[in-house]
Amino acid sequence: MSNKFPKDVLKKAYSLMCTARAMSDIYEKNKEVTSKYVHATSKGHEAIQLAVGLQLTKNDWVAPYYRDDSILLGIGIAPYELMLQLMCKKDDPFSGGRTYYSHPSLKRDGFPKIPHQSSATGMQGIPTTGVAMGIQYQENEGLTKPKKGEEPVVVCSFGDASITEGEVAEAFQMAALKKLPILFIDILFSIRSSSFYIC
Ligand SMILES: Cc1ncc(C[n+]2csc(CCOP(=O)(O)OP(=O)(O)O)c2C)c(N)n1
Ligand SMILES: [Mg+2]
Repeated sequence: MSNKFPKDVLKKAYSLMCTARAMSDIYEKNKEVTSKYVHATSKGHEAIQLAVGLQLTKNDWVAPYYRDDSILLGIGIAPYELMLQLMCKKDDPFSGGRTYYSHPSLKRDGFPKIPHQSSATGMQGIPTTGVAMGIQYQENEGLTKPKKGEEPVVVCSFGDASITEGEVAEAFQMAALKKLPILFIDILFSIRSSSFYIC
């Protein structure tokens, strides 16, 4: 893989970083409206999340958690669509307005697949490790034959506190033991120190 990124990719990443930050600021400025429901945002994590989101393809799976709205922008979800969930609207593409902001689940042509997950921190670890195990099984058994460079990968993102949970340790150990095609991302800031969190 080249370590030089084309300028248009860098420009897109920067533009989406600014979009994500502007959205956080808009939510904060309008807290009387947006604080009707819980939300946190990717403030401070935009770069790492866009580095991930922009590289995912329709072959992949991703489990962003509630602070990963920049990953969602990176895979191609529109700000308007994210705000539909923020405001609990029925056209929200993830859950028809039934779940909090940045609680995604998606099966849309051309996009990475997002398994449904709850608000319980760390719960995405075991199901996504299971997806990676399924991908490896299919490839080993010759049930799927992805082209070179198009092999699916699973991305699972956590906050730093959630990775202290036992079930997350179980997921990490199984992924390492079986060399599963999964990338875990651990975001190191607290919702309370670096980002915006309203109940
Ligand atoms: C199993 C579980 N315990 C407690 C909570 C309440 N809770 C919501 S966010 C949060 C903080 C999680 O911290 P971390 O994983 O570091 O993520 P951050 O929001 O800091 O990125 C907690 C304890 C929860 N949602 N699920
Ligand atoms: Mg944290």
